[in-house]
Amino acid sequence: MQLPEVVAVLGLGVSGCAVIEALLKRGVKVIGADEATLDTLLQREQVKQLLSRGVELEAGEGAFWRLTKLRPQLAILSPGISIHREDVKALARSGTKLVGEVEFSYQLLVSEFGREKFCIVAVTGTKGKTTTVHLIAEMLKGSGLTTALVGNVGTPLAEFVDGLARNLTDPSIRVVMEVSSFQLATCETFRPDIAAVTTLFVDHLDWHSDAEDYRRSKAKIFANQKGNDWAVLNADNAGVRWMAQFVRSRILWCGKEVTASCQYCTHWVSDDGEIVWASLGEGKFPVARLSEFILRGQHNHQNLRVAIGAALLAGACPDAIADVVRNFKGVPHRLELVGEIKGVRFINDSAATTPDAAAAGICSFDSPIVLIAGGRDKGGNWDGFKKALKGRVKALVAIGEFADKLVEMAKEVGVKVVKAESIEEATQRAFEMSSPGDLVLLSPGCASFDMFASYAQRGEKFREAVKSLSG
Ligand code: UMA
Repeated sequence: MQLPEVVAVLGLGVSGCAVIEALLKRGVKVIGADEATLDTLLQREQVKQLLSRGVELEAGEGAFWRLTKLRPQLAILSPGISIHREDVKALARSGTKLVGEVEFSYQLLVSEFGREKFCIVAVTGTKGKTTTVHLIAEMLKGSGLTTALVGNVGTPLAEFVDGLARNLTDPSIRVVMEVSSFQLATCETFRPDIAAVTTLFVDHLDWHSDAEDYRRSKAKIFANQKGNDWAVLNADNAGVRWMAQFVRSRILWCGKEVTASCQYCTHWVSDDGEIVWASLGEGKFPVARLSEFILRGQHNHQNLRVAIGAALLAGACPDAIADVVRNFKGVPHRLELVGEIKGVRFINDSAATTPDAAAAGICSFDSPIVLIAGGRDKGGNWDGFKKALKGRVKALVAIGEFADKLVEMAKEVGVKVVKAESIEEATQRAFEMSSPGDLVLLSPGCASFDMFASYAQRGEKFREAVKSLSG
């Protein structure tokens, strides 16, 4: 890959830092740009380290406008930065080529290692993509295949590519990628062998110009696929059925009614309420028992069917798939079931660090909820969260720096509320306020740093607190 002498990297979060690492190793001079203040950025160890290795920095308000004066030939965009912003459009107008992190990393992968060494399984969807990629990765690993789990799920593609051994000998590495609409919007040549879509609703209108732009960005997952690639589509979602018009490859349909409605399709995954069946063109065969899958709800069954379809096409064996279905406990810290005591289920959604994520967590269940929320506020909009409380949350236990604000919110919408000083006390109080059939849900809507080292540690402490309730 021919890289210019100087490259700008917009955003110094997880993606931006991984891209800068890769560029520095390849002898490129880097200008980083981020709208956070210098003080905030210097609190990140990785940023400090990169600056000490010669990376120049434009920080704070107007950082991207200032880049237009420096006229770098190439700028690599972190996914959170919208291509519809005026300053980003101005950068492109001034002659800088803009590329997203996923597109850049994909091009690096192809040019340095060759595309044929990788089977890329990309999953997108408004909801369900994280659970689905975890399932697929487990199914492939369980089948003895070398598998990496990357993308929006946490490890940037840039970090994976940069970490690959120069003398890569593995003939085919399965790269399971969660791809967001932000990442797809800036893709040009990215081509997954298998492109799976869980659901399509409308989301992220603060980034995309409108709903059409969002939907079309999602459909870009198919844009470079060839006739013998695969699309794995959830037939039970109207938005995904709409997306089928953009598919250029073969389709494997997943859905409850797929066998009846899709008489010409040879590849499908469906179930009869008990057994999940699959067909890969030579008659149907049983894959797993639905009743053994711990995650409940139609949406989780849809994710499971898509995961099975994609995993089978990527080479997973049915026995390994059945094992994963039996043993999968959910994605750690994301709506993860961590215990059940006297008919009350305890759900760990500690990764929900924004009000919108907490609202989504609350809305994923039909049972009455006793919610544990709070921590360090990141300055988001709490309107959706307040709306989600109504009618779903029977009581709220507020923790951390944001507890007083949450008490006010709960009172505004008529939800019973108490405060707790620790996660242990919060878990105890929540259990006391619940009845059989209820859920105790930790979905904080806030960062964890006022009380814990990370959201993962908060989730682990919650898990331990639940254990000690039962013990
Ligand atoms: N920044 C700006 N201006 C902006 C936006 C961001 O200066 O308008 C700066 C921030 O100050 C910060 C940096 O950019 O320093 C953050 O960059 P980023 O928002 O692109 O986030 P990363 O840390 O690089 O993480 C991204 C994904 N984040 C987003 O898409 C918002 C992570 O997904 C992903 O795990 C990671 O890359 C690795 O691929 C998170 C996410 O919330 C989990 N994704 C959305 C979702 O799932 O709904 C799409």
